[in-house]
Order: sequence, then C-alpha cells, then structure tokens
Amino acid sequence: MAAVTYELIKTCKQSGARLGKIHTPHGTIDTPIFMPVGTLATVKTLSPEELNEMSAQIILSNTYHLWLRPGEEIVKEAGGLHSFMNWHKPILTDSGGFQVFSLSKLRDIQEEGVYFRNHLNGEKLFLSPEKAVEIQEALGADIIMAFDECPPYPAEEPYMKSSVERTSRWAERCLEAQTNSENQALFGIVQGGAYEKYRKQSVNDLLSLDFPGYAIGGLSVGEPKEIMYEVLEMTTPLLPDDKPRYLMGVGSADALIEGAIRGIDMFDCVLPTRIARNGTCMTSTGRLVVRNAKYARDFRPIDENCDCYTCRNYSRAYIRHLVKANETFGFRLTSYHNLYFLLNLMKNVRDAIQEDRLLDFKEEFFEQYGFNKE
Ligand code: PRF
Ligand code: ZN
Repeated sequence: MAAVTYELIKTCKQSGARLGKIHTPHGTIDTPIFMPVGTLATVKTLSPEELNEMSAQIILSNTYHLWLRPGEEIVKEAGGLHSFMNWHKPILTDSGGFQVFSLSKLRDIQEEGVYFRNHLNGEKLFLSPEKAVEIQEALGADIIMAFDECPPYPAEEPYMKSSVERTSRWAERCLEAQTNSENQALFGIVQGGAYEKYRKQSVNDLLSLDFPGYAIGGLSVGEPKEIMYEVLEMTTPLLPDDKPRYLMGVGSADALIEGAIRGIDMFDCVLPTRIARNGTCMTSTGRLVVRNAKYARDFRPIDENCDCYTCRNYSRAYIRHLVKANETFGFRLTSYHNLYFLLNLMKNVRDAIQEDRLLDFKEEFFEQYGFNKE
C-alpha cells in the first residue's frame, strides 16, 4: 500500500477544480489546501497548538535548513520531525534543491549533484539526489520531494532542455535511493519553465517513473502571473487524476484561487508569514500595511470580516504600536491572522467546489479584494 493516496471527491462543474482528500500516515487532509511553512521546524512565531486552532492540516519544512542545523541525525534521534517539533499531523519536506539555488550564490551544478557554500558560514557542501532522500528519510516527513533544479526565469532554451533532462535523471535516482516508500511518499517535480515543450517532456519523463504525487516547480520565480496560469493550464491536464498535484512556492490569495481552478490540490508559501513580520496583513479587501500612520488611532480589527483570534481581540492601532516597537507579540498577531486568512480562503474554495460555484466565488472574492492587488 502506498504511503500517500489521493481520493477525488468531485470536480466543480462550474470551474473544473478538484475537491479531494489526501490520506497520509499522520492523517487525512482536505484539498485544495494551503500548507504553512515551518522552515526550521517551526512556523515562525506560532506554536503547534495555535496552528491546530486555526485548522492547519499539514505543514512544510526544509531539508536544507534542518540538515545545516540542528542536523538530521538529531531530529532522527528525537523520533523524527513530528516528535521533535510536537506537530503530529502530516508534514511535507522540500528537497533542498530550490533552497540551494535561492540562498547560495556560489554553486556548481554537476551531474552528480550541486556543490555550494553554506549560507551561514561559507563551508563547502554537496547535495545530491541520494543525499536529499537520505536526509528526508531521517527527518521522517509523510511526503518528501525529489531533488530538482529550479532554473531562473527567463532561461535560454538550450539550458532549459539540459536542466529538465538532468532533473528527470535526478528524479529517477531519488526513487532508487528511497528505502521506505511504505511510510513516506516521494513526489516528482515537473520543471520546464515557460516552455510548453519542456513542461511536456518533464511530465512524460516523471510519469514513466510513476510517482505517488506530482509537484509543479519552477513557477513564481519572477514570470508574469499570466505565464504561470498558462503553464498550469497546459500542465495539470497531463497529470493523472488519481494523484495529488502540488504547486510549489505559491501563496498569494489570487494565485491560490486561480491555481485551484486549474486543478491544483496543494500550495505552500512563506508569503503570509514573511509579510506578517514586516507588518503587512492579507485581508478580504486586499493588503493592509498596519505600520501605516493612518492606523495610529484605528481601533477596528485588521479585517472586519475575519473571526480569527487576532481580529476578535486586538485593534489595528494596538498591532501597529507593537509592530513599530518591534514587539514579538505584534508579529505573532499578524502571522496568526495571515495564516488564518489563507486557511479560511481555502476552506471557502473547498465549499464552493462542493457546490459547483467556484467561479462565482472567485468573482465575489475579487470584487472585494480588488484586481491586480498582488
Ligand atoms: N523546486 C523545489 N522547491 C520549490 C520550487 C521548485 O521549483 C519552487 C518554485 N516556486 C518553490 N519551492 N524543490
Ligand atoms: Zn483575522
């Protein structure tokens, strides 16, 4: 029996979006879903109890960061990531490939893997498909990711061709390196940038390897949103109906809705928690920069349509004061609200799919939220 299985409940008659469930060794998640990011085995500023309270169902953590500190051996000794961080629902770990490309300027990509420098101390490091799987097995997440290359946007066609081909060979090496597929599902990652030809090639290569789930990588790397939507439109129909589809690193409200409409089941992004820590809130009427002077005497909640802990108890004026004074509690309150906002948005998306009205929901949402706000 596969570690992770996808159950398609229904397809929205109005939009084509999928309502489903993903069954994992640590429980079942409802899709489409947003996954909060806990890079260093913590969703910054929030406790697992708070994540439970806001109905987070699965979180993401990072191989690269946990490998550097505290080291996967310590996490393994603690009984794995779930015990180590006291989060007992599903966890997904990213493979480290993308983090190496985004954090390390000095890197050398070879067939065997990637040579680069530790972003903390400059030490020489090497990560390969085999090493990424070994670390992810020690961490013990329910879903682990293949080691891939995420090329920059734009990338020249010859580069994209050789990169996609190498990512496919790396994907095969990841599968060969995996030793416990009964407990952990290894997802393949489709690359190919904005090239239809290479997206198709990438999908075909990965389908022949038969992964239990497929991610779409290489998007939200600086391309216009329209390009991202076009790539999704041509890619998701090529993926099997009975496996989960995960769009990596996408977490703006508009892209979550547009992604669900194009058949995506899972999303993750640091955006809600990152912008929260500089005082930006996601609300039903668009972004609200709570640091702004105009909120100094505004005693309304961040979002008048939100019933989260933050909005039920604290005002814009108070949160503005805390954030400006660099008080930790201010960042906790904005982080709580932003994650709640996206988790609640996905709940609304699931309800709309259930009732075959996701396009109506989208229209109502953007009416309030504003267009081109992201
Ligand atoms: N590959 C991996 N992780 C990722 C990405 C990718 O392409 C992206 C791209 N948005 C985010 N995270 N392994
Ligand atoms: Zn709120």
